[in-house]
Amino acid sequence: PQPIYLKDYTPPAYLVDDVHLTFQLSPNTTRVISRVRFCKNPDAASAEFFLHGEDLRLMWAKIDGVSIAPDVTEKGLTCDVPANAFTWEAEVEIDPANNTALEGLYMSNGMYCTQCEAEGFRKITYFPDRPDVMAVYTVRIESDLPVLLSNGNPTVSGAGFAEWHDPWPKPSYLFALVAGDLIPTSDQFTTASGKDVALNIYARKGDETKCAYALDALKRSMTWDENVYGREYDLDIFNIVAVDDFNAGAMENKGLNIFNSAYVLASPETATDANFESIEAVIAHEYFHNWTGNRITCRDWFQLCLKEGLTVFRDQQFTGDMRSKAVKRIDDAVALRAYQFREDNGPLAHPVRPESFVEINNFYTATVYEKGAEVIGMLKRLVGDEKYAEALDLYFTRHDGDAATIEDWLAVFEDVTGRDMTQFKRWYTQAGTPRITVTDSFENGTYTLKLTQETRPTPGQPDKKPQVIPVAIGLLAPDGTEVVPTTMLELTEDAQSFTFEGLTEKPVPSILRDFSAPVIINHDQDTKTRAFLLAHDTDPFNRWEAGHALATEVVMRMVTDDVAPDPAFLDGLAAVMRDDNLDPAFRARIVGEMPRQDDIAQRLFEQGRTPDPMAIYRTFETLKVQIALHLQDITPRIYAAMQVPGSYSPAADAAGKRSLGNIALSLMSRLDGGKQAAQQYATADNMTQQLAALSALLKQGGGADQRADFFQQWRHEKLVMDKWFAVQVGTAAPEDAAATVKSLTKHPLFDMRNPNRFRAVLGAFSGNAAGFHMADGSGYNLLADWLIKLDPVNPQTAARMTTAFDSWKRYDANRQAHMVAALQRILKNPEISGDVAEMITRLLD
Ligand code: BAL
Ligand code: ZN
Repeated sequence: PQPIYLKDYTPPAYLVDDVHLTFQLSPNTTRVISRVRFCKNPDAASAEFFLHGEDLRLMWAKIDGVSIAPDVTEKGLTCDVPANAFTWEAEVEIDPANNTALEGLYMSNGMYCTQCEAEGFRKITYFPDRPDVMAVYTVRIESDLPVLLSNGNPTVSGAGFAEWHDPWPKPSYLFALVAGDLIPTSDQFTTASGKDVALNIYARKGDETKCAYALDALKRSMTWDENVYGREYDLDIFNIVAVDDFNAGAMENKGLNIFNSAYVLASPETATDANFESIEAVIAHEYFHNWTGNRITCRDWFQLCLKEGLTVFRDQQFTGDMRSKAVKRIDDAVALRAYQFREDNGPLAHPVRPESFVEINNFYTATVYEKGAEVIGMLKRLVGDEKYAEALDLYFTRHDGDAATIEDWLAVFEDVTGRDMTQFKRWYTQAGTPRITVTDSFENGTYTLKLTQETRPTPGQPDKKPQVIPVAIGLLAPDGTEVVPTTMLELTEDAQSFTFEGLTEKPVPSILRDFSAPVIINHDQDTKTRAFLLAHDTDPFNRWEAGHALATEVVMRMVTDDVAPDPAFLDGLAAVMRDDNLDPAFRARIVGEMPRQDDIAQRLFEQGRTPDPMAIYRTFETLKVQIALHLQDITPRIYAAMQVPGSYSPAADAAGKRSLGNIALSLMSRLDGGKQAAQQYATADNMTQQLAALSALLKQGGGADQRADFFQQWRHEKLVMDKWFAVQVGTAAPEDAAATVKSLTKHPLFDMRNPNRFRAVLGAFSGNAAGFHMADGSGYNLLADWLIKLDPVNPQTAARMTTAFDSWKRYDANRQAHMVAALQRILKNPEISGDVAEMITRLLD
């Protein structure tokens, strides 16, 4: 397939007023009857009538009631149409039961459901399946199943049918339908202007007991969006459905969100604190899309970041408000560096707004989502909170009902602030992570900070221009007092100096406070200065950052010089661990959040060394034992102090204590042979502690009884079984990881058609860095074998998982050869999908 380009965008030839769809549901022979009112788009140059359609059996078609015989290809159809408005009617047959790709209309455990973003609607019926064609939908579902749902508000229903009408014009990717034997958990919400909204979360029988937290998160999201963004809900009903087989996390279909059950279902016994937090975030994210995505959608898929970056930014703000802002910022930075920086650094790098793609499914990436959110955060820092709020109000009023672009988005900021956004726009068009080098000097009471920026070449973009980078800094006196509070510097040139006068002694700079931009800071600070910032920085993010930088430096020196961990670092950790004035969640991030093995590999590579994944793994094992030994007088006290009495609460403070308690447990397990972990396993009344105990035991090479017990206890709970699969792969010693994967893929509960289960095993495998990168290539071959098997079944999930190979160029010739051979083997698969072919081609480029 040929790439399509942003520069080639043309408006649709025909627009749609309204759509009537009738679904006669049947597992292998569902009939979809469509009636669509078209009119010529006066803004379009072309008059060609083309409707997308894939994997459809066309039974008949009519225009204005007269039968026609369109020219049908694998991708759609064309036919002659009248010059004026006309009615298109057609009937197609589809096979939801055999739709294992989980795109379009498919079946999951006897229920029908849909996933139309980005281009799934064309697998349901013939239609101009592009986001700039917005229409009002009326849907009739005919089926004997008890629950029949679609977008909008319910109108009439009776035995074997239900009808829905969505008054808000929407693109086809927001269409949804669900039919099944489902149980609702219901509530009600009254909007700020007094409108009553019925809320329902539908789940399979047995799972209805696990919907309360998601429902509560939904109500909190609705209130938050009213209070913070002034956005109210706009239908009489809001439905969420939990589905076990789902490629992504969730989908924001208008009035009918469909969720991977992993992001809805939770009880204290089955879900971890991290699960609760992500449920809260994903529920909010999909709800927030009602305005940022649905009421205002994207003109074309190149503009995906318009809705995703903004909605991620909004859900991050929400989580920060519900929990700890500082901890949320740390978690977001950690994730950004792990996934987005890695993406930006390798063959898959692309701008936040890509210029071309073959399969849009391959661009639901950390760059579009998470870097897209960081770009909004930078805008807010640069224009200030008030102007940001004004710009957003203008965006909502000016573009309500539109399919908009990044240019539209930036224009509201220009109009509100008078600021020229031309240079800022490079954040959307230029790939790669800017690197800022910091040098400083002090003379006659004047402190000078010199910042230079550089962005390395990325595929298709050899030359980079300077970007607008908000760099928040603070200055500390040597005694720890803050002499310059947080100040926003605007770096716009390749190199710029900033001066601070009237200081009595050379201060210690705290750079990029609150992670004010998604950049890499190169700043030669010595261990002593980092330890000082870890102890004194008033900015919580940078306090964590100092500890993290220290840890990274310690690991790097252990790997390159074979030295013992620096005692100053171990003392710093002990001081943090002991500091009861610090939030336990924050302490957990400092003590438990070690650099990733992958980061160390990348750093070594950037220093011109060849990373050895096994040596890195062993270094971390040594370091953790050293930390455990150094802290052994403190950890039992911390462990005991972090036990939360009473019944389980998923709230942030209790979760933070469990998080620190579990870090203490994992350190204790390194020294006590798993005694404390076995006890925790035996007494845990919640999944957070049960799973952490199992993990600690497996990590020490024990835990066989608990592993079997866990299986017996939870074999009927799919989401818990995913954890059981993943923890075994994640904790396996590198040399055992492939064998663990092989044995688990033979387990009766392994089913590659379920994306969660596939990811629990094969996704966890690529996360076991040293196991995946075994020098004999066995890890690469094993993953390649499974991706070849999965591709014909579910190309989208297979394509996403090829990213495990994106760092192949940093390894030795032997590993490189194994990885390239594995990728070429996938590419030669005669059944290769367009999704996977595009990914492999980019990876090998
Ligand atoms: N729009 C796809 C799922 C999400 O980002 O919410
Ligand atoms: Zn989204």
